[in-house]
Amino acid sequence: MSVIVTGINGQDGYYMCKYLLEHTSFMIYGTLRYRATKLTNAKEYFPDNPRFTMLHLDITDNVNVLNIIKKVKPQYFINFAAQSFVGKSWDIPHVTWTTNTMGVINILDSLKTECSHCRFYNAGTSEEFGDVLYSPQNEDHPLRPRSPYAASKCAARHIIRVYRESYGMYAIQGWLFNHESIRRGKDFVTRKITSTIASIKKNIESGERFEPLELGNMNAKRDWGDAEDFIDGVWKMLNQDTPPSEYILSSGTMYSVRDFLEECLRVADIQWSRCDNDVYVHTTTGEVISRVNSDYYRLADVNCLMGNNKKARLELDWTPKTDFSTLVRKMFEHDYL
Ligand code: G4F
Repeated sequence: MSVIVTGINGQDGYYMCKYLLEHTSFMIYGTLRYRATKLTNAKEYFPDNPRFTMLHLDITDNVNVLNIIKKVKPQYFINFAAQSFVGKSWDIPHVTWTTNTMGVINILDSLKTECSHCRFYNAGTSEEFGDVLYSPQNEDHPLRPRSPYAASKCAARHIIRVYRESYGMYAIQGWLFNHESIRRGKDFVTRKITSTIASIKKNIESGERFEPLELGNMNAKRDWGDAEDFIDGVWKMLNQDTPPSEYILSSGTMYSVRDFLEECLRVADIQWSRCDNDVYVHTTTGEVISRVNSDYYRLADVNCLMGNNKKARLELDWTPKTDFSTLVRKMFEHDYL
């Protein structure tokens, strides 16, 4: 019995494999795209675990997808491989679409042909709700994407439903609101804040000068949860009685980028005052800790997102465990070590 998890080098792929190794007895095949990365190096993820195997897989190559599915014959296929950086998706719309939409078609079609009993999960996102009509968003909220990234995920959602309804496949895409961790990439705003503030804190302590943190839209509001809490919800989504439903996973709370920064400064115990235009100044030295740089603005941003997780709580018995302050502290303390 086996599970394929794509995108092992990303936050969610890694935590999914870790969860499955701890909570199931399946053989786990973690995959990442070939980039002249030696698989022996990649083994560092779960060293010496006989139930874990690394494979190279590029989901944009349908031959590659078909051959891996033929070889592994998985019971579950969990797809976290994606171009997942919203801001970058305007620069690379083709790569975004090819990976996030065509890649999903490649998987669905190979599963249909070779492994139709396999349960398939694709990573969906709150970004699909985009220009929201009401808050909190529930599963009935219309899809109103604002970025090439979000459009690609909406298209994936539609084609998954088509395969589910046409071929009777267990194929679903949950809506995961923002979820963070110490493994979050440093281009995403939360980890950018915690890692930069941690390094500024070290400079303050050693009396060295530092470069300020530069951020874009400070007013953007997000529903930030803990990635490890969400992985449990994904596995529950994959183990429903058929026919399967699709669920929102979210913390159900909403904070701005400004709130995140200020919470991080509090946790770091840095004394600051906020001046006009969101310039944050260190009280003792007068140095600028953080300022706005319009280069980080998006062509079209999603202003606020907050998920209604009632359906997942009731039907999947899923609850997020980590609150906002605990999440910020966990990430900052890791980066400060
Ligand atoms: O951290 P972000 O880049 O995450 P975003 O765009 O919400 O997307 C993440 O969460 C989605 C929902 O789960 C996923 F689908 C997606 O794949 C990804 O994981 O930006 C959050 C907000 C945005 O409004 C952005 O404009 O923060 C704002 N922001 C302000 N300054 C910034 C910055 N974002 C980034 N990345 N960098 C900044 O300096």
